[in-house]
Formats: sequence, C-alpha cells, structure tokens
Amino acid sequence: METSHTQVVIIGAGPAGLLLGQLLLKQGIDHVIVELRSADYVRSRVRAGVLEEPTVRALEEAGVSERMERESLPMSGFDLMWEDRALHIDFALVNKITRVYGQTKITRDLMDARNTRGGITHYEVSDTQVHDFDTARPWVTYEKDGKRYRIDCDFIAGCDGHHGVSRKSVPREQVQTYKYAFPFGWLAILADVPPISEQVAWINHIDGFLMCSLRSKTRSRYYFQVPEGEELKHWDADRFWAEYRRRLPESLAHKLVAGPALEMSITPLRSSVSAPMRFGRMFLAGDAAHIVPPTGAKGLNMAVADARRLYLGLRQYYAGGHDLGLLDSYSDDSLARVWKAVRFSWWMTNLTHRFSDNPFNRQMQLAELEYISQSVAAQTTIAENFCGLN
Ligand code: RFL
Repeated sequence: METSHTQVVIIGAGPAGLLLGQLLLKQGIDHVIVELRSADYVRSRVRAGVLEEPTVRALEEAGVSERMERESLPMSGFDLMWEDRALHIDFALVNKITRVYGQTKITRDLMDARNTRGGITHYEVSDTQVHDFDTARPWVTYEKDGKRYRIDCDFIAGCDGHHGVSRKSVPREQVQTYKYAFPFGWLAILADVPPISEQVAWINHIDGFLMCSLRSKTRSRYYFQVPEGEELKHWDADRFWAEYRRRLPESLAHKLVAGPALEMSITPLRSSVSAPMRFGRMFLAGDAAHIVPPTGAKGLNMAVADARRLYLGLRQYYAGGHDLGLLDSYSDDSLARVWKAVRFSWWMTNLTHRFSDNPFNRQMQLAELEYISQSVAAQTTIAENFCGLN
C-alpha cells in the first residue's frame, strides 16, 4: 500500500469539499481531496441555483466569484402564488438580495481554480475508508486503478454527501439522526427555453406545488410535485410540459415556452440532520450531515456555510498555536444555524404543497397565505429566512 501524509483529507468534491479545498489552498494548508466520481461527472451534475448573500461572500473570499459576478442574475425577491393570487416577497424588506447561479457553474469555477493552483484531487477512487478519527492520528484509505492508498493526516473533512462513507463510519451510538420524509417528490426539467419570468415563483396549486425557476436568461428550471414513488420512466418532456402548463396560473401559462429536456429528474423531499457534526478529528460538512427539501433553496447554501466554518477552525489551528477553539465549537455553532434552515425549508414545504385530500388542510394553507399577504411582519420573516440566517 502506498502511504503519504497531508494535513487535511477532504472526502468528496461537491460544493462543500471543493470550497473547503479552495479556501485551504489560498491559506497554504496542505490537503488532498478524494472523490468517488470522475471529474466530468462532478462537473456536469445539475442541482441547486439560488445563492444567499453569505454564499456569495464565501465564493468571493475563495477567489472564485469573477464569473458569478458577470453571469449571475440578482434575485431581489420571489413570487408566492395560489389560486388567482400573487404576492411578491421583497428582499428589500431585509435589505438583502440573493443571486441565481447554477451549482454546476460553481462546481466548474471551483474545479478550474483548483486546477490553476495545482490542488490535488484523486477522482474515481473506490472503497474509501476513514480510520482512527477518534485519535490524534487519523488516516484514510482508498483504492484507485486497482491499487490501494493510505493518507495519514491531522483532520478528515467528511464532505461526501448524504450517501457518503464518513457519517456511516461513526459508531451508531455516537450519532443521532433526525429524519422526516414528505409523502411526495419533485419532478424537474432543465431546458434551454427563456424563463416564464425572471422572478422565481413558488405556486400552491390545488393539485400540487409547482415552481418556476431559472438558471440564466435562456435556461429554465421547472419543477412540480409528484406523489411518493413516482418513476421517471413514466415521464417524457411532452408529458411534463402538458402537466406543468395545466397547473400554471393563467397569468403565466401563456408565457410558457416548451422545449427539449436537457435533464429530467425526480427528487424525494426529505429532511435529515445528524448530530453532532464532529467526531474527534473528523468533521461532517454539507449533505453528509444534513439534507433538506429544496423548497427553501437551502441545501447548497448550508454546504457552503459549513465548509467556511470548518475552514475558519482549520485556519485557526494552523495559525501557529494548534488552537482547537473554533474546531471545538464547529458542531454546536453549525447545528444552531442548520436547524433554522431545516425549519424554514419544512415550513415552506408545508405552506405550498398538497398533503392530503382533507379540505381542512387546504383551508389552513389558504388562511396562512391570506395572512402573509396582509402582514408585512410575516413577509419580512420569510425574506429574512430566505436570504439566510447566521
Ligand atoms: P454533494 O454535492 O452531494 O457532494 C458530495 C460528493 O462526495 C462524493 N462522494 C464520495 N467521495 C469519495 N468517497 C466516497 N465514499 C464518496 N461518497 C460520495 C460524491 O460523489 C460527491 O461528489 O454534497 P455537498 O458538497 O455537501 O453539497 C450539497 C449540495 O450538492 C446539495 O445540498 C444541493 O445540491 C441540494 N439540492 C438543492 N439544493 C438547493 O439549495 N436548491 C435546489 O434546487 C437543489 N436541488 C439538490 C437539488 C440535490 C439533489 N440531489 C442530491 C438529489 C436537486 C437534486 C437532484
């Protein structure tokens, strides 16, 4: 087995791992990323697209904001629609804006910057294992091209997503996982058609939620609610457009431009939080520690916030005195923020989706939407949560 040493091993080259790597590179902290998939696969994965202000700032700090500043679209609010009603939630209420910029582009910007600076990433590894993370000398092993490798390190950053190996390697009695599964999912389409509107819209339709989103002025991302267990093989682009148009409010339906699907997927809506987020010398960040339904546009932003907090802890440690202060508080501080984002995502999902045939539930939603439309305080709360809490 070939053995090497570094300061930090990052498992996973998603946004959390790549951003952490980029911040460590800038700080001159030695590290290696190991990634299950190929570079091409990681580069082309389609997912999130709304960036909160702290995420924009973190990308600036990492030195990867140039293209984002040029190509992202400012999002100064969003539309909440139900029946024949439309309410604009204006982020000016909290004096903030967010930005629309695809996760695919962030990934590409981070990978390009990493290549330029000569950061080491081992793609297409298999059988990643974490060892002795409860001691001061953790190590990671993996296989690549039929050969086994060992990397000794000071810290392990588990940035390997919801199905990764880091969290699963922790003895069961040391981790508590809080889970909630919504009884539905989202069917998504990505298409090179002009968006219905530059305002992202969350629409409560009696037959189920739909969202109009966008990635640029020429690329649209649309979703609607489908029952739990729905299979992608039953859907093609034509069927998607027909159902989407049927659920759209009249004011938007006539603007819908259909086109071939670049990508279609079904995402189950779930929340899961694992606590703590630190196990000795191994730290979990991003989806490895928590997932949320995409309704609140939080998943990517939470991954970025964790990665930055972990970076601050590692920077303090390597600043000279091996001070563990910020690393010791990483889990508690992160979870305090995580739970608020989980709550907001859960609440937005409850407000906008069809849950049952019981008409009482719909009346509760309509009453809440009516209240929000009349209350600046309620709209401010939504804007404050959407733009990101610390
Ligand atoms: P990622 O992006 O899942 O990256 C984890 C990386 O770890 C790798 N990996 C391993 N590497 C080495 N060894 C192993 N054993 C490994 N196991 C896994 C994986 O290949 C991968 O490259 O986690 P990260 O970095 O924490 O980033 C989180 C975000 O990607 C995620 O929260 C969001 O994309 C969630 N999400 C959305 N969030 C939003 O805010 N808005 C959205 O519209 C939105 N849409 C989505 C989404 C997530 C989706 N997935 C995961 C089902 C749509 C989809 C389809």
